[in-house]
Amino acid sequence: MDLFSNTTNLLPYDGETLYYGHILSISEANRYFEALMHNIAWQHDEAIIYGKHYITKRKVAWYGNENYNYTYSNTTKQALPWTPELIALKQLVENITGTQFNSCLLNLYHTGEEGMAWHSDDEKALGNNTIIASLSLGAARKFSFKHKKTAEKRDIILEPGSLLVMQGTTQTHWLHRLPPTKTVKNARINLTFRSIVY
Ligand SMILES: O=C(O)CCC(=O)C(=O)O
Repeated sequence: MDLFSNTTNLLPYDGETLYYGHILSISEANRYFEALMHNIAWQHDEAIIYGKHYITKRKVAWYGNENYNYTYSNTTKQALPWTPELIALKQLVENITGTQFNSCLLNLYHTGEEGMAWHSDDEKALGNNTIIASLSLGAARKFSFKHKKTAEKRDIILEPGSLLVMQGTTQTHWLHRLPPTKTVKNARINLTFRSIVY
């Protein structure tokens, strides 16, 4: 039986984004959250925007099959080898989506006041019509989409242990962001499984 056959597209046009809901139980999600908090090589993120160097409060980490480079916001990261928890989560996500991923970008938001600004994941290294599988752990947070031309918006709450999959032309036509909020006090970890194509 396909438990996830009822997922519907969150986007009205120009892309396909599927919310699978919980793919981990609450206790599994908590266990992975604690393990990743301790076993991941978290570092503050960096960005160079109009020549100015920014360091974020949010932390990030980059893992992969090989020591891939990933460049965004004018800075480059080199992938670390998978940890056992990341391999287990990658396999789970691959079984559900029927897609193989060769890398994962992790983000750690210590409280709701840390977020991520509007952007799309359209870097060359990901190729066209890339598929990105986003797994959430820790605090539930709102996640938003905005169409690049019409400015139409869609919001969704990403629950701990849930999976969101962005595919098709989503990155070409839609921006996404994690809006900051004062109402969330707890930490959230997000894992985005990706495929570097080169
Ligand atoms: O934390 C999230 O859910 C979003 C992360 C994100 O937008 C990204 O990695 O491109």
